[in-house]
Amino acid sequence: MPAITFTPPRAARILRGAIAAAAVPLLLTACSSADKKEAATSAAAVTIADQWVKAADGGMSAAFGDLINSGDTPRTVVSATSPASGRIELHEVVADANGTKAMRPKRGGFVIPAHGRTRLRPGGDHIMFMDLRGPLRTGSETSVTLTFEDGSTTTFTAQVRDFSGNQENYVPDHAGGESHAGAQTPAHGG
Ligand SMILES: [Cu+2]
Repeated sequence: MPAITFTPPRAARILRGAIAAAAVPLLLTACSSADKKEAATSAAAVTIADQWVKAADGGMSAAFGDLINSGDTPRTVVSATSPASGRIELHEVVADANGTKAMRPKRGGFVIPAHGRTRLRPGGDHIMFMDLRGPLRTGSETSVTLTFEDGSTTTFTAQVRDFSGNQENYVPDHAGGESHAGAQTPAHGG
């Protein structure tokens, strides 16, 4: 009787090896494309909606709107600029012991939660135009550039609207920082 020996087909073994080798790069590709769902910069993750600027003849004004974060991590607006104002601050509104509302620079800036929305409204957080270069007329437009914590920036255009409510007092952030003469800055933060 002839001896029967089983030899696995050589071609089949080579093919199995090739499939295993090919699977590895496919998996790596799948992982890296999944990671790219999160925006690379804060500017790419955050958009603004319903933005507008308060009409004013001069002096101060403010910009409002909704900051919307489509990403998986919180993002923060740390500063803003606009050709309409020589200086801009990020403000919040707080009530003092007497219940009088006052606005002041918001420490740390505006945080927009992951998949969340931060509303900038009269009487609440707002982008403060400290020193208008000229009048802001109803119906005109101005641009505002936001800088995020990662250094990325986004610029939006806002329409100027009439608004007469919420004339809060202004509380400077650094009381007595430069001028001590006649400081009547209301205490804040207790
Ligand atoms: Cu303000």
